[in-house]
Amino acid sequence: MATTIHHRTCNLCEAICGLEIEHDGSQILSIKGDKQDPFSRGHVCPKAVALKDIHEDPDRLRQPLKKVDGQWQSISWDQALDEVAEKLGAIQQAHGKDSVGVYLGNPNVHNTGSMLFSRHLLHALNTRNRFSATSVDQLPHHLIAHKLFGHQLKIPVPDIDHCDYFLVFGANPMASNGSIMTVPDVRHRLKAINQRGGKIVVIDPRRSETAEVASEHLFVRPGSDALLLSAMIHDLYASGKVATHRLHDHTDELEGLEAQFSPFSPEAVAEATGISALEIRRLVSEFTSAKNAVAYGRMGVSVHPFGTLSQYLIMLFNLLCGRLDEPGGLMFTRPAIDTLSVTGPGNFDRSRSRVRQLPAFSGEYPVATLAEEILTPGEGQIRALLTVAGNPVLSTPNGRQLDKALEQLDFMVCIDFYLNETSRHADIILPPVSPLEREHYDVIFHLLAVRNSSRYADALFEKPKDAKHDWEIFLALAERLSPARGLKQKFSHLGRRILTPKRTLDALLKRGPYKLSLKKLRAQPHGIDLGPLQPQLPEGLHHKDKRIHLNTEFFLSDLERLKTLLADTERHEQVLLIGRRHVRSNNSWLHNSQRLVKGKPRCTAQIHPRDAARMGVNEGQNVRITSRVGSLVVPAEVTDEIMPGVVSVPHGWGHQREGVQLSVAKEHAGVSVNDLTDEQAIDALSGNAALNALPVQLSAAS
Ligand SMILES: Nc1nc2c(c(=O)[nH]1)N[C@H]1C(S)=C(S)[C@@H](COP(=O)(O)OP(=O)(O)OC[C@H]3O[C@@H](n4cnc5c(=O)[nH]c(N)nc54)[C@H](O)[C@@H]3O)O[C@H]1N2
Ligand SMILES: Nc1nc2c(c(=O)[nH]1)N[C@H]1C(S)=C(S)[C@@H](COP(=O)(O)OP(=O)(O)OC[C@H]3O[C@@H](n4cnc5c(=O)[nH]c(N)nc54)[C@H](O)[C@@H]3O)O[C@H]1N2
Ligand code: SF4
Ligand SMILES: [Mo]
Repeated sequence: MATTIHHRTCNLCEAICGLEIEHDGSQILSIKGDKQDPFSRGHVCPKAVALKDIHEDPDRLRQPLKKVDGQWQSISWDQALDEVAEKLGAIQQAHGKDSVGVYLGNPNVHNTGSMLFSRHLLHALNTRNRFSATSVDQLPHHLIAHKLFGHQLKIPVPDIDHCDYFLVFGANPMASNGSIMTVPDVRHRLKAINQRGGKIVVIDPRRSETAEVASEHLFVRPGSDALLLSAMIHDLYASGKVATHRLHDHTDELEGLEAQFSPFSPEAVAEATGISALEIRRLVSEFTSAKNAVAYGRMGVSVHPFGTLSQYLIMLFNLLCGRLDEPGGLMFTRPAIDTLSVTGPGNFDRSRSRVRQLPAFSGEYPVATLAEEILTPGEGQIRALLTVAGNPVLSTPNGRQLDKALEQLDFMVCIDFYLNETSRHADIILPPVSPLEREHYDVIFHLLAVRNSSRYADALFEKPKDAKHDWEIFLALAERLSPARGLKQKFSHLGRRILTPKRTLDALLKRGPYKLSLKKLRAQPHGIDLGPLQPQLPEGLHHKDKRIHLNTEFFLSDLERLKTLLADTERHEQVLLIGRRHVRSNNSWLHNSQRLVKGKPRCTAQIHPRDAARMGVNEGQNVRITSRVGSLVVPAEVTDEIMPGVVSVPHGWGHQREGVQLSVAKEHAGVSVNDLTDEQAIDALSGNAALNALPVQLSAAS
């Protein structure tokens, strides 16, 4: 039997590993790392083979479904698209544009066609009630990039291949494979830091997989990072180590900064953070004396009560140490597609959500308020919802509230290929093709990569005759919803040809800084290396005056709230809930792959032996975790990996719900930690959800 090798990029996470897929035209025989990919160098994680599992999964939907009297029926694409457009149109006609809500989930960002075409559907719907996974994730990064550098996507990444001191706050790239830092083969890249005599320091309430390979790990009380960072900046000034010579050329707002940090001496924050004054001073001294140091923070500090302030202080610390735009520091990328030139710079607080008055960022409200917007009557109430590649019932705070809210909708449509916890509420499900049936170019993750590179792959399998891409579904709905807009005209600058992602990509590549094209990329199926990250200040800044706008007043206004945290001695005693990721999971949607879920059930509550002893709980026995919004019973995993007074439960589990059609065995179904997380707990500056550092009660479950 003749077999062929297909080269492509894995679209499952941000690491964009090159893959080598052996197949016989219809069957996949093996999936391996592509050793000739200059960026990922043959690295893959166990999830890569899940691409085969997803493709072959009998549970994966291949035909539109309609719920009729509580039963699912297969219907034709024409009927499905007509009915969806008709319903959404009628509801908007009767109740206004904002009566239809939209939620865009994470896999959209890993889907080329969706990235390039979702705006057509959004334009056609023209609703202000837009939400996405951004506000349970990286919203603080966008807000900071928008304000400081002039564009929401102008996000610098750690130049980890050239740094010799890597200070990590609340990120676990050894499990996540990196985030807002596209870094395939992170294990070897971290190892290389150690090998060149450098140091990795991890600040985390859990001794994570990354802490295990680091030179040093410091436990920090969840939610207290902004205190720690403020003390570090305090000490930077106190010890005369501020090194802003280059920064002065690019910004002018440094006066008066020092005084704002005076309440946060290392001594003052030691108890609240769990890190001694001596250690805080040592961190600063090591960081400032290293040749190439960089500080980086991710989910553990983005999605917590001081998410934006923490990320801002990490940025400020790097800036004050002269580490922005320096090799081995925090660097900007130069991708082959200038994504920034085709996306808006972003905007903040142009409108407020109806019920809780939360600020919009770039036209999206924080998803923490989605359920109330459905449940609260009045003008502008959401009566119909469209979700695209999202599972907000499992991924957003107070999922049970949302579960109830979705039941009450007049109409719901999901563009998704699984019948899961969210799509079970739909009236119609529109399933797109499998990831292997589409071409792939990473429009976003090359932009966030620790090295400039470019790689394109055509679809591995031709899509079945009666199947549609996400982007085709978007266009079909957009045309039906607003035929007058004359969609094709919008692209006349591309030559009046029929819109496709390939044509758009080709045009964008040709316009990009390396003048590539699809033809050139096809000729190099392993991808092209475009070199290490290069300094680009001030030309690379997007503000017209080519300066960094520190916006200290806006960001540091949150120091007032931080003082309250410092004074809140009661909080020091509370048990705090944090999340966890495992290398064989991907948010909520890979648990149908038997080879990924097999083994010991992973949806456990990690607790410290001291807390276990206090409750009389042994390994494997159940604990009850209770928050303001809910209560869960979870098997305990007793381990000194976790700090005393902290409990860690992974998200994305909880598949045993009526109507879910997934083949996850009962013992692996787990529970959803977002039945505990609180929609009222948000980062005050951005409205991002505070999923980490949530106060809970912990007890033995009978
Ligand atoms: N295998 C796998 N890979 C993934 C995903 C997945 O689900 N599985 N998801 C992908 C997605 S969508 C994302 S956004 C990225 C996320 O990528 P990461 O941010 O690297 O991943 P997390 O595991 O969420 O890491 C957060 C860390 O913060 C710690 N933490 C929690 N609270 C605090 C706190 O208050 N302070 C500090 N300092 N630390 C804290 C946690 O213990 C954890 O180690 O991963 C991506 N990659
Ligand atoms: N407690 C807690 N909650 C969290 C997190 C945490 O750390 N802790 N992490 C948060 C983060 S970082 C994120 S990004 C969110 C993720 O939140 P979501 O994006 O809402 O959830 P996912 O689990 O990624 O669900 C993705 C859905 O898309 C579908 N899908 C996959 N590929 C495609 C495709 O190509 N097209 C279409 N149409 N559908 C597709 C899947 O079947 C699945 O239903 O979860 C957040 N929730
Ligand atoms: S690390 Fe991410 S991109 Fe690489 S193989 Fe695993 S899931 Fe795919
Ligand atoms: Mo994410």
